[in-house]
Amino acid sequence: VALGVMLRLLQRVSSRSLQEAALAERCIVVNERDHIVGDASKQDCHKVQPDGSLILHRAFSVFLFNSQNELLLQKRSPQKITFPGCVTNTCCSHPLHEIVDEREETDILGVRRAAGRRLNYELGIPLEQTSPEKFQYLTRIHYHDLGDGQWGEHEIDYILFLRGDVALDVNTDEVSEVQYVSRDKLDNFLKNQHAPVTPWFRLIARHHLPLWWDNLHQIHKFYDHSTIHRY
Ligand code: DMA
Ligand code: MN
Repeated sequence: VALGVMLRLLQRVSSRSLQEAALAERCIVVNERDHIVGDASKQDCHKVQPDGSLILHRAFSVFLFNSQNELLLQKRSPQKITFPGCVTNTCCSHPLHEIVDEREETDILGVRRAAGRRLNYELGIPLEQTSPEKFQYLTRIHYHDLGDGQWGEHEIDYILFLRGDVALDVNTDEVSEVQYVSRDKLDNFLKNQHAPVTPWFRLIARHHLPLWWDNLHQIHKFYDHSTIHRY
């Protein structure tokens, strides 16, 4: 028993240090029109400044639906530095400035590549099941949230839809639970949930998801790269 407890403790400590090491990643800093203006560490982009501001950076949110039209949700691991233990959409992260291919803006390729990389890392989905052309990119959402007051988000978030029955092998450093939820069960699922819901998933679920979910069969019609929705 003591050994089991020790091993779990060690795993938690090493998982937390992995998250701390990832704070050195470089995010792509953008202006309000989503033009690249530089780069900054993940730490600097997510740490709330004394005046309550946060550096605006580029991000993506993946919504993966299986062939039953159910959406895959995840609960963020307790070791995440931002929004630990929160329920959220399938996968979110950032295209990285140091990965030159993830800066590519033609056909939203950089963001698509970053999405494949993170679906593989967080959920173990094989890269061939998430090749760039498989994503339907929909639109961009600019939002700001102060999180726990110390770590928050300020992003232009690219929304990517993906449909298919994928293989999962969850990385528990990142994700503590996954679950498929159907369209008609989402509201109750979120209501009966003890865990908090991330602010970006909450606002997407309120303002956009119902219409998009009803139109999975013609989702390309909702492509809109000229609007940046602001909340
Ligand atoms: C950041 O996600 C992106 C959005 C849209 C909130 P994240 O905190 O899950 O990023 P990472 O997995 O890289 O820590
Ligand atoms: Mn971010």
